[in-house]
Amino acid sequence: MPTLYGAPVSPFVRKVMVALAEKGIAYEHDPVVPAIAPAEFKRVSRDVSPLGRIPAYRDGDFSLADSSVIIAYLERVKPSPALYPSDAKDYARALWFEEYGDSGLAPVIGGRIFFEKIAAPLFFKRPTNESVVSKAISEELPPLLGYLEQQLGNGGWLVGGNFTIADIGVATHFAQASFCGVSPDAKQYPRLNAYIDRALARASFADAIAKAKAMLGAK
Ligand SMILES: N[C@@H](CCC(=O)N[C@@H](CS)C(=O)NCC(=O)O)C(=O)O
Repeated sequence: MPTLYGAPVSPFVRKVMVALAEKGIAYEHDPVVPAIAPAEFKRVSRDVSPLGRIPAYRDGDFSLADSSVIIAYLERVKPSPALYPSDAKDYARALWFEEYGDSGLAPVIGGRIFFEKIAAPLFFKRPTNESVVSKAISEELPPLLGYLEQQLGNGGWLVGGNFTIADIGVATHFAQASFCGVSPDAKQYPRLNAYIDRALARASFADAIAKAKAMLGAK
């Protein structure tokens, strides 16, 4: 059975958990966190995760790292149900939304809001820097949310009518925001607000979120 390395509290590990669940691939889960358990992570070793990050994935004697790379591999290993659109333009747009999550939403939601509100006190034993959080919420987040609101229709998913890598890559960061009690205002961002509820209610997301909450509650 393959092994997924990395704690469910990571939005990038969550992307892979959701993809594995959507595809019905059974796996073992080693919820290691490199930053807080470096010795434990050495077990996983640099050949599995050369940059020392989570997620990493081992499938027999084959291993690889990075959520985008792992999910692209899973798509080839088990093509159905497809998580990438077949149409060329839809495919490119889905990859774009994944990138928007990874390099647009993640630094603000994960790197500032989640890091300051939860990771700093819990894992690094220092108080939250409230000014970083309030600047992220009041100045940095609104343009990111506005773009998504404008891209979404009423109902459905980001690209091509099906749940795809676009939705995994975007919604995972709103799960992270929800751990901090942050969500897009329903009046200001009605389509985005409903979309996030819809995405996070899927069994794949709900299960991954429950595992992250169990870890946060257990610390
Ligand atoms: N591009 C990578 C980003 C992975 C990443 O930044 N993971 C973080 C945790 S959320 C990490 O491992 N940071 C190093 C550490 O925790 O020591 C991916 O998509 O997998």
